[in-house]
Amino acid sequence: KVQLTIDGIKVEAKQGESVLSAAKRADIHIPTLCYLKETNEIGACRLCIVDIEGQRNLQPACVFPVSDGMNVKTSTNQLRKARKNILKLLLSNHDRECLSCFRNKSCELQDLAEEFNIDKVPFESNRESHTYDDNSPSVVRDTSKCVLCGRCISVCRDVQKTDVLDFTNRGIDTQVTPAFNASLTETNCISCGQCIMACPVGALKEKEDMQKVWDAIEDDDIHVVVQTAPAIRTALGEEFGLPIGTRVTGKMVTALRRMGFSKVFDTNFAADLTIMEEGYELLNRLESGENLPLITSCSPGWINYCEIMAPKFIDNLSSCKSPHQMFGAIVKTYYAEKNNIDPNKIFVASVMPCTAKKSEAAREENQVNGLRDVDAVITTRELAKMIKQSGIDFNKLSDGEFDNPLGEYSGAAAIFGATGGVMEAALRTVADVIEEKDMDPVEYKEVRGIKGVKEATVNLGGKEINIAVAHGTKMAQELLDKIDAGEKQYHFVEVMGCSGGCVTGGGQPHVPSKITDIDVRVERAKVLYKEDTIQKVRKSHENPFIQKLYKEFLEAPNSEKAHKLLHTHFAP
Ligand code: HC0
Ligand code: SF4
Repeated sequence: KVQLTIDGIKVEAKQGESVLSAAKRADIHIPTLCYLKETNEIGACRLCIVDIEGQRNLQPACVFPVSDGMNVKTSTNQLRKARKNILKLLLSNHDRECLSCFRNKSCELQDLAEEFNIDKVPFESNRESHTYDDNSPSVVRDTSKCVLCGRCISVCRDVQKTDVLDFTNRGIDTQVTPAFNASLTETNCISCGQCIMACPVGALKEKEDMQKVWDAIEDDDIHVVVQTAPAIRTALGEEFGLPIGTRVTGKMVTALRRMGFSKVFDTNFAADLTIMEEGYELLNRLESGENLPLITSCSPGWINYCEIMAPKFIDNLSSCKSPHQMFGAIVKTYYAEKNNIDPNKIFVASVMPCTAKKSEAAREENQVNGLRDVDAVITTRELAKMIKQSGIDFNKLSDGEFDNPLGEYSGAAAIFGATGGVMEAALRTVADVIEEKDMDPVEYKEVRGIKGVKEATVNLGGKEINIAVAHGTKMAQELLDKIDAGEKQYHFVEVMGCSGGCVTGGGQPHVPSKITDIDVRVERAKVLYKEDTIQKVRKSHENPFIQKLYKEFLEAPNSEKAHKLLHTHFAP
C-alpha cells in the first residue's frame, strides 16, 4: 500500500497504480482524451498532465505511477493553461462543424472544450488531405474529425486482434488509416464497430440506414415490420439520460409503435428458433462425431473473423443463420402466408446493437425466394435518433407489449445478448431433449460473467460435454489456438465478436471513457438476466409459439424446409 496526497486529500493506492486511477478513487477528476482504461494507456494527448512535487516537468497522470509520500496537484493555473493550449491545438486541426456532426453532444472533445471554456481557436489547420471512406456497409471513417488519440488502433489491434488501423505518415501529416490508406473494405476489417465505440469524437461511425426505414414507413403500400435484438432494451435508455443498466423493454415497444411500424416484433422470438435449429444440429454432431466442436454462428463480427482469419474452423460453424436473419425469412414466408400479405410488400427492419449486422444483412446468401431476409439494419444509436426525430418524449412513455406471435419469447432468448447467453440457452434445451424430461436447474452460471474464455463440463445423459465461451475476437483466437494444439477437446463453443457480447456491440450507445468505476458489460448484462427470470417460459422449446411454428409450417428442427429458410453457408 502507498500513501499519497492529491489536491490536499490523503489517498491510499496500490503499488504500481497510476496517479489517474488513484485520483479517480478519491473522486478527483483529471481530464483525459486518449486514455481508454486497460486499452489505451499511453499518455499521448497529455491532457492529464499533473504537477508532482519534485518532478521538473508536468507528468501525464495516466501513465505516471504513484509512490509513497507523493504530493500531486491536478488543478493549478499552470495546468489549466497548458490543457487549454493542448485543446486549442487539437481543435485547430479538427473539422469543427459540431452542429452537423452525429457526435454532437456525445463528443468527448466538445465536452472538454466546454469545460475549459475555449472561446476562440486561433490557429488554422495545416493538415493537407483527409479521407472519407464510406465503402463499408458497416463503418464510415472520416479523418477530418480524427484527433490522433490512438484509441481505435489499440482496440482493433489488442482487443480484436484484427490490426486494421495504424498511424501513417509523420508530423503534421500523421493520420490514422489502414495500411496504404486503403478502404476498410480492402482490409481484414470484420465490421465489429469496436473502433467506433473507442472513438471519442466523430471520426468513426456506422453507415447510417435511418432514411431507408423512414421511407418504408412513409410508403402506405409497404408493411413495415420491426424486430429488436435482445441487447437493445438494456442500453437504449442511456441515449435518453437514463442510468446504465436501465431496462426499457416496454418504452422501446411503445416508441416503435408510435413511430409508425406496422408490427413491433422481437428478435428474441427468433433466438428461440435458433436454439431449436442449433440445438438439434449439436445433437446430430454429437451423435456423428463430425465437425466438433460445433461453434455458434450468430455473431457476424465473429463470422467475418473466422472467414478471414481462421478459415480452418469454417466447417465447425453452425449452419444456422443468425436469429434476426431467421426472423426475416419467417416473416416473408410463414407470416406473409398466414396474414395474406404479399412478401414483396413487406419491409423488415432490424434494430441491432451491432454494426456487423449491416454487412450480414447484405450478404448474398441471406435471402429467401429472391427477397432479402432483412431490408435494413439500424443500430441502437440510430433508433434513438429516430425516436428523437419523432418528437417522442421517451422517458414519459408507458410500457407497451410486443405484437403476437413473433414477439413472444422465452427467458433463454432474453439472455442471448450477454456473453455465454447463447450457450446457456442451448444447454437448457439440449439437456431436456437428451434427458427426455424437464430438467432443473435452468441456470448455467459457469458460462456467465466477463472472463475472456469460460469453460465447463456438463453431464448430459451420462455423457460429459466440454463447452467453452469466448468473447472479443482476440479471446476467440486464443481459444482456437488451444483447440488447434489439441490441448482440450470441446463439443460446443460459443463465440461473440465483441467483448461482453452484444450488450457492448459496436452499435450501442457511447459510454464516455471517464466512466471507469463500473463495468458496462456487467451492468447491461444484469438487465438481460433479470428479463430471463421474469418470463413465464424460460426454455426455448417450451415457447408455445415456436411449437406452433413447427407444427403449422416448419415440420421439425433441421427439416428440409427449415434448412432452406433458416440455414446458410460460410466460405473463406
Ligand atoms: Fe445479438 Fe443475436 S444476440 S447476435 O448478440 O444470436 O447483434 O442483442 O440480435 O441475430 O437474437 C446482436 C444481441 C442479436 C442475432 C439474437 C444472436
Ligand atoms: Fe478494426 Fe473492428 Fe473497426 Fe474494423 S470495425 S477497423 S475490425 S475495430
